Amino acid sequence: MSVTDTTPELTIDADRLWSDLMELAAIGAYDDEATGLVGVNRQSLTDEDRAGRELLLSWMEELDLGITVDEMGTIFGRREGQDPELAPVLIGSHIDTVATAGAFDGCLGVLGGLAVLRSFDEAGLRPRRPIVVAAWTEEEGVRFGTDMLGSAVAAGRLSLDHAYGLTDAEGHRLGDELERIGFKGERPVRLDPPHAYLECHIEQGPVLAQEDRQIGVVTGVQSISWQKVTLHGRAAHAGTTPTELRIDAGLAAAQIIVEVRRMVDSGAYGRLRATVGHIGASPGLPSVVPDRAEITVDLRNPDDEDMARAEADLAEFLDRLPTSQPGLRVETAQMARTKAVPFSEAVQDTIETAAKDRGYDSMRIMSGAGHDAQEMAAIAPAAMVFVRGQHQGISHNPREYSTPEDCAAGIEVLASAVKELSA
Ligand code: HGY
Ligand code: MN
Ligand code: MN
Repeated sequence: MSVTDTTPELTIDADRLWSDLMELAAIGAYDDEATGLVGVNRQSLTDEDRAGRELLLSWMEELDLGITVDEMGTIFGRREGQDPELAPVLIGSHIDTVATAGAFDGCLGVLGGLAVLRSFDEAGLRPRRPIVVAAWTEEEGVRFGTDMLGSAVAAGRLSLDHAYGLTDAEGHRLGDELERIGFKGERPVRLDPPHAYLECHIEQGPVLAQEDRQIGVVTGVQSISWQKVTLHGRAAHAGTTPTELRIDAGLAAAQIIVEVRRMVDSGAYGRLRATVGHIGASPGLPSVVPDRAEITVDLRNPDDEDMARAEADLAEFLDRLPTSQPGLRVETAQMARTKAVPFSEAVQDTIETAAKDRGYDSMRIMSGAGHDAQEMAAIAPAAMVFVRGQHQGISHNPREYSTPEDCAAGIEVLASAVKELSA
């Protein structure tokens, strides 16, 4: 599909996009000790998220969009097309963040979606199809434990009741938090399939910069497995308790951490990546052997079979763990699990042609991170535009940074691809 045609080229107001990104990033801003930078902590359904949502609504009202909020709190802003009966082109991402975020993860795709609509208005262009911008609830999953949650419920992979019942570390239910911040919407959550779904997102990795490409045409997302492992041992005095009488939950946690890295290094599971991001031990006192430890294990793999084998072998390792400390109890809980998802070739081609027509170097790239686009791919042709990151593409960290030019390039490509798909 080629986007070259007689209608005017869509121009993106890069300054407005940048100032919107910075204005949204100020909500939930905090002084990050580790980096000395200002980070962003705007976790889903917190007061900060409510403030971010309200700012987004003000920008959607400014654009005179038809605004709806679904039962999961996902916000949709709709620009009607010439034929309102046609299925819309859906674009968007998320504005919830991890606790130590930068200004770009997710926000670029939502605010960039508004920039695309402004460019259509600027050009006096009214396509046949409606265009809708979405801000998905709880994409990060760091507060309620399951990522891509709002889009997974919209696509029907997870149920609304299951999502409402998820709780945060303090025991707050997601359904109650939606109510509390006033974003438990009326719109039925199951989404009618859009004509296509496009998401512009920072790459969050080093590849585009290493290959000196401005744009990534995303081919798909790797599989993701999140589980929480709780180890139950026996508290004891650190000085008086002989080693052979201990059931040390902290030791068991350490053994798991070493084991998942051994699995990665073994090469027996393809391009497996493993991360133990949360490590907690209680009572957490220097002179007490921990009676309880809790860790999260995040596994990623582009190959579903390699992932399944890694999960099975890890489960076996956990089963065997008590033999080294009789009396140890191991409890596991799956938090999130998604298969590898390929994106639509046709939509990838449209993105690649859009990048070429705009004079940007692009490359096909698989996503290491999960995204809402992978949920939309289950109900519509979907693909993503990646934007190059600085500092080796570091993300989920206040050092996350993409230049104003690269952000604008990604949204220009998005605009051209949307123009093609909504024509
Ligand atoms: O975890 C992820 O890959 C995404 O940032 N939610
Ligand atoms: Mn994201
Ligand atoms: Mn993220």
